[in-house]
Parts: sequence; C-alpha cells; structure tokens
Amino acid sequence: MERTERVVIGLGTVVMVLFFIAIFVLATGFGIDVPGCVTEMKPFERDTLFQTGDKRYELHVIARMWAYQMPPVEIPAGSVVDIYLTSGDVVHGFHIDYTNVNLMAVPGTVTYARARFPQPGEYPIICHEYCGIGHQQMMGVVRVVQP
Ligand SMILES: [Cu+2]
Repeated sequence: MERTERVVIGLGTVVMVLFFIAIFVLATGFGIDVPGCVTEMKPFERDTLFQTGDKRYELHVIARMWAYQMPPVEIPAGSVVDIYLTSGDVVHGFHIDYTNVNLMAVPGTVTYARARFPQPGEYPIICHEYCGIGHQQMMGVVRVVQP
C-alpha cells in the first residue's frame, strides 16, 4: 500500500470517528434525534393537538391536497412538541422553519419528529415535496407565545 493511500484511509477513519462522536454527543447531550417512521402506529383519521405534560404537546397532522389538516397550534415558548404526520392522498412534505423538523407525509404510514420551540414567534410550515397543482398553497404556522 502506498503512503498516500494510508494517509487518505487514516484521515477518512479520523473524520468518520469524529462524525460518530458528534452524533452521539448531539443525541445524548442535546436530545437531538433523527426524524423517523413509526411502524407501530396506524395512520390516524383526525388531526389533534393535546397536552401531555408541562410544556409538552402531541400534534397529529394529516396532509392532503393541498392543505394540512391540523388544529390551530398556539403553544407557550419553551414547549416541546411530538409531531406525528400522515397523508390522506399523495406524498407531501412538512418542514417547520427554524426547527429540525423536515418530514415526509406518506400515505399509509406515520412519520415522527420532536420539535423544540424556545423563542416566541411564528414558525411557518411548508410542503417541500412537489405534490401537484396546488403545492404552493400548502402552508401552516406554529404560533409560540410568551408564557
Ligand atoms: Cu403537499
């Protein structure tokens, strides 16, 4: 093996280890997790928002051509929201600005992400998956108010 190959493989290994450490620190120290698919939950028929604890909420959203079926979301600053998303027709997207939420709404499945809203303000929601002629109308908002 040539010296250059050994250097490249060594650097690649170091970068890979640094990435794993960064992921571990973010997941354990800061509670940041990767959005996922919930296999043990059947797609829901109703959109709901309910409180599960002090500044903890659960939001169920159904995406349909071309709007999100979701209740008005107004929560106090510092809240944590568990978001469950499904689609009633085609594949849609669900992105909340200023958060880590970036989900796909897939018919017949439920996707999940946890979002934190530390600051008061409006957090726009947009569909980021071209889903048809009315795609640009798919918007929503999370209103975060001073507690
Ligand atoms: Cu859409």
